[in-house]
Amino acid sequence: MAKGTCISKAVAGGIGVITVSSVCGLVMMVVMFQVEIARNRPLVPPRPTKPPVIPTDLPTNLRLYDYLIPESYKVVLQPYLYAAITNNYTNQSFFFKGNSTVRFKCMKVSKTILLHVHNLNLTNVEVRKSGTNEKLESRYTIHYNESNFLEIQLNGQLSGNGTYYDLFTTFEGELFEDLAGLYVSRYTEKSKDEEEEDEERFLATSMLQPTDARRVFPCFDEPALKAVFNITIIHRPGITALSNEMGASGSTEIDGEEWFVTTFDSTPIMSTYLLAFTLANFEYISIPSGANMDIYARREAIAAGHAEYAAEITRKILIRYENEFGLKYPLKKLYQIALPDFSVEAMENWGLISYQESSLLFDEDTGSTFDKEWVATRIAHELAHQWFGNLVTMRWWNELWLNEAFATYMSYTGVEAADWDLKDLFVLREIQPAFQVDSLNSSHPLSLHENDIQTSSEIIELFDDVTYSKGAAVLRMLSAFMTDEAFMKGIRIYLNNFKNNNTVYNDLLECLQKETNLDLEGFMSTWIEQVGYPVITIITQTGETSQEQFLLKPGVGHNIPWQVQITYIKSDDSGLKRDLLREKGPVRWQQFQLKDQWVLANINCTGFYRVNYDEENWNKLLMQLEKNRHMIPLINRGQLIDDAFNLARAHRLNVTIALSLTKFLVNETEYIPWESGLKNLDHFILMFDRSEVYGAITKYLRKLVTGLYEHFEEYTNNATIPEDHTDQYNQVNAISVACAHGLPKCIEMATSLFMDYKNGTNMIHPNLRREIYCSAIAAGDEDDWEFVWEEYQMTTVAAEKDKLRYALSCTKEIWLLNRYLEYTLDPSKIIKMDMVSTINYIAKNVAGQPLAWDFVRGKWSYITQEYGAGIISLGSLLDGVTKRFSRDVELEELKQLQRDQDKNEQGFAARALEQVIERTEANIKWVNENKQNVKDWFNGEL
Ligand SMILES: *[C@@H]1O[C@H](CO)[C@@H](O)[C@H](O)[C@H]1NC(C)=O
Ligand SMILES: *[C@@H]1O[C@H](CO)[C@@H](O)[C@H](O)[C@H]1NC(C)=O
Ligand SMILES: *[C@@H]1O[C@H](CO)[C@@H](O)[C@H](O)[C@H]1NC(C)=O
Ligand SMILES: *[C@@H]1O[C@H](CO)[C@@H](O)[C@H](O)[C@H]1NC(C)=O
Ligand SMILES: CC(=O)N[C@H]1CO[C@H](CO)[C@@H](O)[C@@H]1O
Ligand SMILES: [Zn+2]
Repeated sequence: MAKGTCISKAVAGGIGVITVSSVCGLVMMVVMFQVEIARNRPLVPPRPTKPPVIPTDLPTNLRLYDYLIPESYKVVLQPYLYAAITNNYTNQSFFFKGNSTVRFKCMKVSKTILLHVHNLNLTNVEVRKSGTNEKLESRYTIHYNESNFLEIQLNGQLSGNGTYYDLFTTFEGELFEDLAGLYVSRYTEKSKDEEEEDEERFLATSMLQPTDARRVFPCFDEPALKAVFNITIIHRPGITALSNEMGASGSTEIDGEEWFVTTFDSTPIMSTYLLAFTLANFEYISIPSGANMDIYARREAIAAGHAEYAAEITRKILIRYENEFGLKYPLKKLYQIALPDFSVEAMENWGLISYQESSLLFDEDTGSTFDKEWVATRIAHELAHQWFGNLVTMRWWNELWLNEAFATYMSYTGVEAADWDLKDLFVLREIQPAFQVDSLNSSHPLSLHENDIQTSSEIIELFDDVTYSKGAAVLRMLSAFMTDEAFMKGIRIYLNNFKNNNTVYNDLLECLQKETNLDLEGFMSTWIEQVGYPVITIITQTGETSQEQFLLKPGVGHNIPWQVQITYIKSDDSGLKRDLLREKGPVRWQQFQLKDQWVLANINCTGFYRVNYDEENWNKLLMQLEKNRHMIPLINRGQLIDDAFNLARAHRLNVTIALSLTKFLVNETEYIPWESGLKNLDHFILMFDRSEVYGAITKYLRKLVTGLYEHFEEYTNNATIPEDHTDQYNQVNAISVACAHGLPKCIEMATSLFMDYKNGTNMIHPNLRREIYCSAIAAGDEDDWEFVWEEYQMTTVAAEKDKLRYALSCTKEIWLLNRYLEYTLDPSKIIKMDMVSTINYIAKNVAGQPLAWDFVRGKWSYITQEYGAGIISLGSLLDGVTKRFSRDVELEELKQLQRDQDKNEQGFAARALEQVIERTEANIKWVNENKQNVKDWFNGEL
């Protein structure tokens, strides 16, 4: 799936200073092991072993028996839901009935059958030997703990030898509005006729990854237990039922009422978490020249043409993948559906991909370039999963990165087919976020051991920036190491050898190793099995080169070296060179012993490491940037800033060097350096915007951005945009920073455009709306706020709604912010999936910060109760509302919350709490040590 509610769209777009950089993965991470063991290395303390979770004869690792192997299921589901309430005798109901037969093979004599069930009422359980009618006497126990085991004890026993059995169950379940399992959600359908009232509509849909298939029917709910699924859905008239395969529908009568039965073709052999069921009265459009490739959405959205962009690019991306991977798309059909309320950006269900509306629909009239890129990258990610994940699946969740890193990495190739060149932006979108989370003590290696990941919440926590973005970055590094061509050849072998099967990371390595003589195992094991990443330090006086784990909070880093391919250039312009560093060092490398030249390492950031230098080399690079920045490659102009700021945060570099690296931006017009600079200055803003240092910071930023603002001013004033998409993003940066830091002509421009909008002509280019709405609301009054709130309620375009929802958080009026906070817990005002990001927007506003924190603290037990289930990330909520925390009293409040937490209320909010406490402690220390320096530096620049 895509990364979830945790990473909000705007954040991923990285739109400047107002947009706080996303480190929400930071608190979603598993705080399990400080240190991970690499193979055969004796240096590291042993991994802590977990206590067994359940007693006695059941498996202690929460895993099913490996000798009961499902072959196929027949599942009948009957939701008693109406899509619309159109007459006075139908009562809406929120439950479903169902039955299921699973045929499985038994490979070992056994008295027990173990599978999964969760939140279902079982009404019957029968076991038969396949092909016979003979019932085996049995009784069952449901384990109401985190194992979700359904244990069936037989009076007799199952014989081994591959004998087949049928397990039949009947069950009932409720349809909650909880965005997990099979759930219900509602939306409003605007009446076609102005006179008539808008109508409420209902739909049922599913989100089963990672462990919620067991909430729909009893099943062997592990990714390696692949089977064939024969699905039947019985539903009310006026509803279309969709599932992974093609369906055929006919009407029938049950208890005197009319029902429809939709029977779906057998799926290919697949994992349970990839099943999907949707019941709605949506419309669809077909993709030109793609048989059975429809896109479903609300009637209005289809009628308005919002699915057309997706229709245009889906087939192109798919064909690109078929050619790259050397394998055809494996199913007969591919539907994509846009859901009004969905907990993650998108989910790659095989043949029926689900999206949030803003991840699939695009409105040419109101959509920004970034919205469009967003849709293209989401589609490219989910389509890549149809091979990586769906056709070839990780054996267990501990190697989730085999799914997600590949989908993320390949999406950069996929979007090329839709005319998006995003390869350079990889450094902003993947590498920098991954660097953030992977520089914490609580990070985790890409590949964990199977037994380290057992419970559902442990699995959910793996959907973080390490798994997605570090994984993708390491693949990019590997591809550069062994050449792109050899890499793709190996990948084709991998997909072909393991199609319809499950893999571990070594399977991948073996396939890749066939294509190169380099020692991949030696190289990759240091990146895959170890937590963290190195900082390379180069001392140009002596040529001494060394590596060390990079941690924000220096401390117990591990001692194991990585194999680092160091690419570099020097100011003598002698071209790109590379050398492999295997040892911790320092080693004395002649090539880095320099007199007058500078050296720059990790060209284009192909390696997943940071670089530090002696101060002299930093100063030479600084001078080069100010004199002629084009000597430094574009990506490195951004990465130098990111490295320097983070080295300074980690107490490895004087903070004034980092700050001085932003000075060349005064002449810079490229997006990557600016975006890197703004993201990092953001941290300074958060640390100091409540202190006297802020005055100087804001003046400096105003000065810095004036040139950039003027560079785009002609476009901005004419309500147009430059051609190149990174220029467009930088135009947004310019406006965002200039307005936020009080450049008068920016505020005038924003206010005047907003007035036009209020007076009925929306002249604001979609790209600029988010920032202009926000600036105008910040400068405006209650009336403006009410206007935007009205617009928010009226518009049905999700991407436009997001912009308005964001703008509402920009007001400086405390009482409006408080009212807005109250709205966030009222799903009729702020839909559930938007709760976390809305509160986080408010917290980002310096005026909203204390309000949001008090609100979250005050409602904590209600929030955990109402929103704690499913995959909505309370961790990212805690992360968001405490980003600014850098004071002793705030630390104390966090600790108080931790003390107040009920012991039972474990789960990941508890871990998140630990993480933000760790971060707050680090911030307090950092601010104390650096405040004076920072203040002096900024004052010196005025
Ligand atoms: C599912 O359908 C396939 C044929 O399409 C059949 O072979 C299999 O037995 C069915 N499974 C069950 C449990 O009915
Ligand atoms: C499963 O439920 C459906 C619908 O209620 C019913 O028609 C079918 O007979 C049931 N299957 C079995 C094996 O009882
Ligand atoms: C398993 O198969 C072997 C040989 O096919 C046979 O000797 C043995 O009795 C079988 N055992 C059971 C439990 O069916
Ligand atoms: C399941 O059983 C519980 C307890 O008996 C009951 O409250 C609930 O309504 C049942 N759910 C369904 C869908 O039947
Ligand atoms: C539209 C409709 O179905 N109306 C019905 C409402 O209920 C009354 C009696 O309960 C029926 O007579 C109507 O036909
Ligand atoms: Zn994914």
